Amino acid sequence: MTSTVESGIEQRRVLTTAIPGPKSAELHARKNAAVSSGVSTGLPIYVEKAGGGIVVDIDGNQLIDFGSGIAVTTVGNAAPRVVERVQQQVADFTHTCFMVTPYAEYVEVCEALNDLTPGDHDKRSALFNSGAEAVENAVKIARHATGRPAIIAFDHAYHGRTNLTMALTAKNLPYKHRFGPFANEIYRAPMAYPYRWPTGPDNCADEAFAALVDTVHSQVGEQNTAAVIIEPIQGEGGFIVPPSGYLARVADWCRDNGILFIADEIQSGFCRTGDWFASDHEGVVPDLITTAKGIAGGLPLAAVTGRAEVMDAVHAGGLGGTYGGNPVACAAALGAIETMKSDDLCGRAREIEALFMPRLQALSAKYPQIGDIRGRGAMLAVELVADPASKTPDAALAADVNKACHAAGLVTLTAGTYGNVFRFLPPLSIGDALLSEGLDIFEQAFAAATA
Ligand code: PLZ
Repeated sequence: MTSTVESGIEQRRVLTTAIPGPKSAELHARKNAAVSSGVSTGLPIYVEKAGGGIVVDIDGNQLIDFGSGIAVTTVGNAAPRVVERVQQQVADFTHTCFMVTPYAEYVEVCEALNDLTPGDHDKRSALFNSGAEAVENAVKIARHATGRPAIIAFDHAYHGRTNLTMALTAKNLPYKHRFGPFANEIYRAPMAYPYRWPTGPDNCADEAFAALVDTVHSQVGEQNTAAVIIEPIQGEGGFIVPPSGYLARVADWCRDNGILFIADEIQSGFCRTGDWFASDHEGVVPDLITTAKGIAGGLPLAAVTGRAEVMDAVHAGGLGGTYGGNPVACAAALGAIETMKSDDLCGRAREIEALFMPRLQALSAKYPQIGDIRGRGAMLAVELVADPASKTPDAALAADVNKACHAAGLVTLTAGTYGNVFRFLPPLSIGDALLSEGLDIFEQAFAAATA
């Protein structure tokens, strides 16, 4: 199946100028004079339109999108049902504040979340604006419901850039450097990272689990631990997929110890991995789940969904915010979810995996610099190393390939604690021809960078 594209943008890569072109370069000079240099851009083409699998810039270039604005436009940019719902909503009313005078769209998004997230137990949801805000609230709720202070996060984790979420995020540069001191009562355990597990991938699940249990027992105390928070597939950390069975073991152990299991599915959720949530692949039912990004087709919306008794433990008025669950963002989410269902975007993500994997495997047979291929659905990555024996991360190679892809009209992203992971996050609205062409460009960029 190839998704229908009604964006009106011809689904073709077109380069009319060098990348970036003169108009983008001019705007970028204005950006540098107007925008804090703390906010940087990976590929400074200035966007005019986007849809299907194409991003059009102000110089008239049409680039293939392998980034989806960091896993956000899963249903495609300006997806027809999102546009329609948003246009109607923005004309009806733009804001009342759900805490003042509520509206149906907020309730409908919560109903959809309670229905779609793993587990058929009684659930409740609350809506926020950004992924970081959802994570903050999941921590607030977990602490309130358990009466315990400590939160356990993992190596290579990414949970956001606010003070509490910086404390949960593992990587120093660029996220944490000189921004401390950070929130306390955050502890870190080793991530079950098969490719880099010291005693080899076969020992990874057992030893990582033992290390987690030991960290909590010896350094924190089970009775002091409110929650374990984990990305079922780590995003910014480099698309690290824990060994099968590991997450279920952690979730079971949490339950046995009165600790809440929080799945951060902000990057991996909403069809991205070929199922509604990455937890679904592992049969894991989190106590709390955080979502954002793909939920609303590009509008800012985030959520915490969880067991009714946990979510309802909080006193009335304890959760909220002026814009949380804004009606326009909720309308977008309803359009996005409708699209995911009716276009079977989970199936489309699995098709994308089937198209990518043989190509990446063939490339890895040719280039020893590809140390690992991993991910699920349309959340795939290759980890680049100097050589397979040392596994020394090769961030320079990832940066070179990334630059060459950009120059050839392919929007790509890197990731990883060591910056040496090249990740693929195409919108699920992209057609097969653009996927193949994008992979051709990636292969050529790889050949050139390693020549
Ligand atoms: N949790 C798992 O992936 C956001 C960050 C980009 P916000 N990831 C992209 C950047 O450099 O800021 C993310 C995530 C996971 C939380 C977040 C945070 O979501 O919407 O960016 O706050």
